[in-house]
Amino acid sequence: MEHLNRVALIGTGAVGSSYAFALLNQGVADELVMIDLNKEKSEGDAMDLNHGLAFAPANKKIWYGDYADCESADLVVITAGANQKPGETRLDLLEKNTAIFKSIVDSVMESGFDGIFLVATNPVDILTYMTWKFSGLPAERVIGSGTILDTARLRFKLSEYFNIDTRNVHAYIMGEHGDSELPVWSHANVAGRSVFDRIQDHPDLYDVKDLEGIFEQVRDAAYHIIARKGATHYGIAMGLVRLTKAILHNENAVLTVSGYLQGQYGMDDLYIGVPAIVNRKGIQEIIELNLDQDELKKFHSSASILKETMEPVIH
Ligand code: 6V0
Repeated sequence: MEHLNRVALIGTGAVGSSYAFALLNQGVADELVMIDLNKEKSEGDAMDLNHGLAFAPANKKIWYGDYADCESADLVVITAGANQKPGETRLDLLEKNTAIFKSIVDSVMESGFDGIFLVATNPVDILTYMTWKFSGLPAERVIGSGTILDTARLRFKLSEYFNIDTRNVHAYIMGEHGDSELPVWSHANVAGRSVFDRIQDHPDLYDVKDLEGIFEQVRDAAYHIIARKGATHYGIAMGLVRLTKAILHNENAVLTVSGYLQGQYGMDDLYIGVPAIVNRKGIQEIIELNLDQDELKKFHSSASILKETMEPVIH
């Protein structure tokens, strides 16, 4: 019998419902079960999304369900939890969301689930680590959305600056999905030229000093959006669909995700944003870029911040 790809979505708030909508519009996955503490909300979402099936690129079974439906899921996506309030950092959310995650991950595992977890709830790097701990699954099957959104934001900002299609701009944000993240300028390229070469090509138009401001806008984007509309959800939802496709379609896609380090970049035992090869098995490989000295220093400092922050909750 043909295998049907099933995604179980836990948390149908702003991020979760936007993810479901993007999944439907892009025709990804055969089955989508939505689970939320607020059953009425996920039931309403399932009804609403089913009414779009007539206009979708592919048929899909969508329903609201419970944890038992995770048993045969290929992928469990977690977007449940408290979100960032104005002025609150992602790390402030940690204790609240760790308790929520213990109950969610235990319930998923009790169903007999044996697939891949994809976590987006903040602070995402630490909650991905907690998901790995609570689930007992191999580290490569627990993935955090990490800096996938920050990387997309950087590519967008550079595309605006250089006036080149976002898809032809390649640059990574690594580190914590949060205030200590860093841009990897040493490997950034636009239309096949390094950003530095591109700037030199047109000194009348561009200035290397502008890069810092571009990065600051990327790093602080969530604060700016939250101040205006209370949440950010479309960008991350599309990033999660990109990851879902990479996993279900066994793409070997290189994406910046929160992956478990075991010696890479000289660090151990933490989840942090890194470029990685993603496929049906989860994280196939974490790519070790040759970071320059300054980048490596910033990456290590971001890792130390994460380690210090998670210390109280991992024991
Ligand atoms: P939201 O709109 O408040 O939705 C959260 C949902 O979780 C609600 O529907 C709740 O009912 C549900 N929920 C809470 N507790 C449980 C539980 N125990 N079991 C099941 N469901 C539960 O929040 P929003 O969707 O805006 O944000 C969700 C998370 O995503 C937050 O932690 C955000 O910080 C995070 N984001 C992560 C991003 C990233 O790049 N990784 C980007 C944006 C937001």
